[in-house]
Amino acid sequence: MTLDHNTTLRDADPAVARLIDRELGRQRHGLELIASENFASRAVIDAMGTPLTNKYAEGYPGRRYYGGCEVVDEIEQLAIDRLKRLFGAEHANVQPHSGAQANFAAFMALIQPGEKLLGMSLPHGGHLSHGAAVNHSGTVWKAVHYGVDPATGLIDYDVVRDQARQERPRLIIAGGSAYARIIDFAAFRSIADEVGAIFLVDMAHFAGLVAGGVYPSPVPHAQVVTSTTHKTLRGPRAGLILSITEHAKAIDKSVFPGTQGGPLEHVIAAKAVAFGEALTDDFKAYARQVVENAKALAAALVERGFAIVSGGTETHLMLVDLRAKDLTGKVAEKVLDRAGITVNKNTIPDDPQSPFVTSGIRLGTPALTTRGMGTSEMERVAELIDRALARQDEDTLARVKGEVEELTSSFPLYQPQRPVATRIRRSA
Ligand code: DSN
Repeated sequence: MTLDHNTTLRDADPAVARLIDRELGRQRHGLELIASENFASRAVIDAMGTPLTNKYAEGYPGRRYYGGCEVVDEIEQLAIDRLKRLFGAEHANVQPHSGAQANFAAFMALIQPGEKLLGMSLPHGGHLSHGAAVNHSGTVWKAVHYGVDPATGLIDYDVVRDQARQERPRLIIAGGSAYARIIDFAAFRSIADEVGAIFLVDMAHFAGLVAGGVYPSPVPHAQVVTSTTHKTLRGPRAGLILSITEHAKAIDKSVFPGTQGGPLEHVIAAKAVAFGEALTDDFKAYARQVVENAKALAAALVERGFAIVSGGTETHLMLVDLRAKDLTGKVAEKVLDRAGITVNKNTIPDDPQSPFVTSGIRLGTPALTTRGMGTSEMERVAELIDRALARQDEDTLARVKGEVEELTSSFPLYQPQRPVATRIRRSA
């Protein structure tokens, strides 16, 4: 191993380089159906792998605790401006390192430790950071949770209203990681107003759909909106917070110096790139296709006898209830992995199995749609899933894996770059 800082990764540390190559191969040759994953563009990835990682910039543009911030100030301001434009927000903070950090910082800014928050329960599709007992949000604050109606798989807003009247939370949270339907933000806001709570939406899963205009925006309804940047929004792995002006100062103070130190300016540069991409018409078409693909995949699975929680999807994801197939999520995840199909086991509402076993799998279409797949490929994906789960023997799984490789090779991912002159000649 050399310490010469001009040596490339491949020459300096072949062991790490080889592992990265292996992971790239896995992403290229598999069917990526994890609903929270996506393939960031080469431009986004390029921005992350830059000397911006070297810079300390505690503070905010124009108000830093270090010298030499003139360039990163411009980068961070560009990210902020693009983000505000993208979602029509009054205030934006682009420094959260992740969605969970964004939530923690936002909650700390909005309510006192020990006060009560009301969020969606994790096993019903909520998120760990919304007051789950094993997360610090569940110990710092007194957390109570709403679920979905077991018969419909949908949020019952009357039930949430009754619960809010009874519990009188200071903060109400909408959003989660496994709810496949459009959330009625106006209903939530009226509940929050009635009980004197602040309304926060965690749009991590559907932010890209909001940006693309295929999911209603929470921004006109919620005082604060948090998100990750790497799911449907297709940016680098990180977080963000939007708010009305009234909460801007408290949010900024809570992110830095409240809960984080130096911002990751290389990741913030990649966020600026991703927000720029999300402002394009091409991204709108992408978001539309993500939802069409999810609907097509859900319909094709239903045709093959799979049950989908809530009967279908209006977003990028679906929760498949495997009980009718006499399977657990744990088994299905492992079997599909062997066939080159990546999914995650997921609890279904009122799951009789433990979270390590589960009765469901969660599927999502953001990543396959980024590769260029459309509704006809979704039919094929459903057929491959069905075949793998129905048989599970080595021969079947090897055959399905072969077909997965054939399918993915028609939708190449991160092609080696040709010299610019060659690209121009060929496309002329
Ligand atoms: N763990 C993420 C997901 O898969 O939805 C949410 O943080």
